Amino acid sequence: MQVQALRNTATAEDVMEVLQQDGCAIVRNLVADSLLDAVYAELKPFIEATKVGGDDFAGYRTQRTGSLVARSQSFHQLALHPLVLDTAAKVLGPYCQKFQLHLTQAIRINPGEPGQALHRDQLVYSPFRFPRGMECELHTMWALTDFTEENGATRVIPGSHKWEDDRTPSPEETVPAAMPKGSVMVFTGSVCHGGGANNSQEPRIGVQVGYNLGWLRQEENQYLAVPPAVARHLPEKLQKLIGYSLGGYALGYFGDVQHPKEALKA
Ligand SMILES: O=C(O)CCC(=O)C(=O)O
Ligand SMILES: [Fe+2]
Repeated sequence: MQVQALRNTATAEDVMEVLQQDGCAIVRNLVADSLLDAVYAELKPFIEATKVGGDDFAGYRTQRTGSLVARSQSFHQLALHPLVLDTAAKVLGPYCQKFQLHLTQAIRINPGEPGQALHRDQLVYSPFRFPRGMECELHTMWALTDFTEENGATRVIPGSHKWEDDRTPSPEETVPAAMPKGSVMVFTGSVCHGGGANNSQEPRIGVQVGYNLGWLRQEENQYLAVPPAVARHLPEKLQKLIGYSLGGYALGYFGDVQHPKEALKA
């Protein structure tokens, strides 16, 4: 068993087909190294200033750096990648009027970090259990370095998005999402996975970008991460994606039933 890998000419239909089967798919070499080098250069000072995690799940040798929309202009191209947005529209579209940006996080797993506990990302909404087949989140993990089994490539259980919630995943059932820098793994909130152990001498760096149903709370508070004074300068598409838009009739208004885009006026 492997995570199925598609070429970078894949369409959203192709990605969707693999997601329906497996809950995860790799698209190899989707963006140029130069874009990821620019993202990394812009994020490097923030990553270096980020403390490692304070519990087993976050990882005592793992740095998680957020607010990527505000901190890296080049990152916008990842968040708005057309193949990802088209795939998110297919996965999340049936359950909401609009999907939105859920979280942005650079994850640097440093040497010596053990494997993360296996989990489904949609557990953030615990104790609520989403019905099997209904996806509430779609995630991407962009490889800023090569992802290898040795350096801590995300470990996934293809097909586990169909499992009942009470089935416990075990490490033996996982496969590493090995992929070259510039590739992306797309995975649903329902698929079991976890960060891999880094047994190499170099950090493994990925950027996770999640999208979720427009009527759910976002995991990363986008209005604090990207307040109006910052959001005002973003492309309109990104303003809407992070939440300066209505998720449905009157869903997300402020003040006297004003549209959130009014908050972006100088
Ligand atoms: O870093 C990774 O490969 C995965 C991390 C992860 O799954 C998480 O923190 O939820
Ligand atoms: Fe996760």
